[in-house]
Amino acid sequence: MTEKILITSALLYENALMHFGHLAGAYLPADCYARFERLRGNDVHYVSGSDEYGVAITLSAELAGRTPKEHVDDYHAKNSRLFEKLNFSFDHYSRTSWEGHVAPVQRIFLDLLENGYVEAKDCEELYSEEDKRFLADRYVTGTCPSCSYEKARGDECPSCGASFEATDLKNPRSKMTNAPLVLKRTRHWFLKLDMMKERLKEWIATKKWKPNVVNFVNNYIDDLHERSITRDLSWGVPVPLEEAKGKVFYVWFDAPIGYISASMEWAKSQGDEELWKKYWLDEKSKLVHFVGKDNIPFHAVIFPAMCMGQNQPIKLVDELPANEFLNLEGRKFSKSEGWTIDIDDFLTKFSVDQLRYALAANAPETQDAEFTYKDFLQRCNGDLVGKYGNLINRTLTFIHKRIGKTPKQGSLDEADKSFLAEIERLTNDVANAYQNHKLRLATHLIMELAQTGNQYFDHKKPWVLAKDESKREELETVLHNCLLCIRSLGLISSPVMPESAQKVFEMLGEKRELAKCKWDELLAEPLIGDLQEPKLLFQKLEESVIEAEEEKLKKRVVEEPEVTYEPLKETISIDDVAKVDLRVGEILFAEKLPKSKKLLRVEVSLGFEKRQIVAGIATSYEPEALIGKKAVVVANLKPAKLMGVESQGMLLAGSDGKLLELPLIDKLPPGSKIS
Ligand code: B3M
Ligand code: ZN
Repeated sequence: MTEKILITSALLYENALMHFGHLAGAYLPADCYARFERLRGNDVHYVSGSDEYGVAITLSAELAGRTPKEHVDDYHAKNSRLFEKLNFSFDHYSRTSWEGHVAPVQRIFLDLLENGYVEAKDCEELYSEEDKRFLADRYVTGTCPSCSYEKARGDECPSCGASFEATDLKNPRSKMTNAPLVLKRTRHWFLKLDMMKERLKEWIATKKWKPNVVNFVNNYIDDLHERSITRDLSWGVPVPLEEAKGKVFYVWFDAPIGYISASMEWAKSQGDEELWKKYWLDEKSKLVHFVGKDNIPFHAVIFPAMCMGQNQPIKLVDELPANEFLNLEGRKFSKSEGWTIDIDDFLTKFSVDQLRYALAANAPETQDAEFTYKDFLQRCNGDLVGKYGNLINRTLTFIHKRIGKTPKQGSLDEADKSFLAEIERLTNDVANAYQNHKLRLATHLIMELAQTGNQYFDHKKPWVLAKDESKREELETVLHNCLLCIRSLGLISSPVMPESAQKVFEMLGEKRELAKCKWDELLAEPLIGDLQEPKLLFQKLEESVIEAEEEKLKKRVVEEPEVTYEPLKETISIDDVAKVDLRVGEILFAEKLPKSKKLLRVEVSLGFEKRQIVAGIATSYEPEALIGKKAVVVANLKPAKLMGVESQGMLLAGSDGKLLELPLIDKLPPGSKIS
């Protein structure tokens, strides 16, 4: 019986390019699962999209000097293109800023309000008179209420570790302009999660989620309290109440509804606006949310609670494969520190399937995992070339040279029978692994099947059988069985490596699209295709290529250059030094100057004022990596024009003639004197 399966991947915040960590967590496992369930003949609906509202977006847009809309348009285009390039099989990839997202969000809110699950309350928040707006935590800095450290964040103190509300800060100021903030009355709407505690508990008791997820969720529910779901911001889904004019929903209220509105947009594109209901309003469909571990409470508790409290029979989550994090060479991915790999660049050297396979084989399912180039090399050469590619290549080349057509299966000996049984067992085990969201295990079993095929080939020695005409039937049987193994291998690897699996299928003489075949039917068919000339599936990677990539990554962070020493200049007096006014400048924004390889245009806050500086550091710094850093500024330098752009000061940088490095300040606020 076909099952309806509704699959979601967490919506990506459109304030950065995706990295391998995103892929390995909430995306690739979902895509492989969707592809697998389609092969099983199930009715799969796989959606995701861009998460485009919220303070994370407005802040990053402001730092980049563009409107939130420009910002998300840019990243939505870039990230959707990356998903396409990586062969994602979304039925629909949407975005929360599309107009159809507003209605379901507002309707769910109004239902919750009418049903008594939402309540308005007056409160006080930090307000900037200068900007005429309330500022969210992330926009706020001030003096820590526990240790008096002056640059505490809006939610915690980096010096003593205390966490608090932004309104607890002493001397609160805007992070952007340093302007003082005042407390101002406002009104917000709260989701009364505490009212749903019992119902949530009962429901969660019926779930067979991973033990870490269940434990986490149970603790979370014990401490469930109401949460504010509105914000005083201008970027978001408007709250549909007269008295809430100018307010929008908190991004975590609208974002999960983005899954539903994605299906609505898809339905529209199919010419039947009701079609989304087939998946979302049918108790019998299965809902699977793929998320990273930091998103668990929203998908296991808050979104289900929102659905329970509104009026439509919206499907609640059934399975919640929550993945841990993927790190890069022992450290967290960090765009600002340059500790990341550009996917476009990576794909100029390696194939999509090499990447998909390496990430799947190392998926952070039960604990944090790590992407390392060494591991990547091993997966590509050891597994893809040495096991998978090897079996396919040696079998097909042999048949092509010695037989020329599909060999026939004759009578089977014990070794043949046990080989065929092993193919069946491993094929089924892989199916179970996919079904139970054990992608890592699936990839390991795929390679086990390839190795089983290689061992059978070695054991049967077809090159010896070929020398003896009387062994012709035995020879053909061996090769036929190897082809059966290869067909299974193509099928079971296709969710992870769709392109390569399709090539395998074509080499077997298939004209069909593998992704449209049915798992069981395909395995039951006789082998009848016209074998094609074998093509190499995976190139062996040179160690030097991998080492160059490792170097490139490390160079972005640390480099030990060859130092050449310039002679010292003539001696000066303390008065000469005192003439230079050096200040701490926080970099708010940086971009490359068009037509210049070396120059960056940098906007710097000196606390009391903002400056534009043209700095010759583009060969050593990516503009994005500078944002938020505090550099040393020569603040009393006469302004000058560089390539037509006025530079109001200078950034100090060290140099060995090649690499440039900015001396960076950690704790001091912008504007502080350096002497
Ligand atoms: N964008 C958070 C994240 O990217 C958020 C997920 C939304 S899923 C509804 O981690
Ligand atoms: Zn503190």
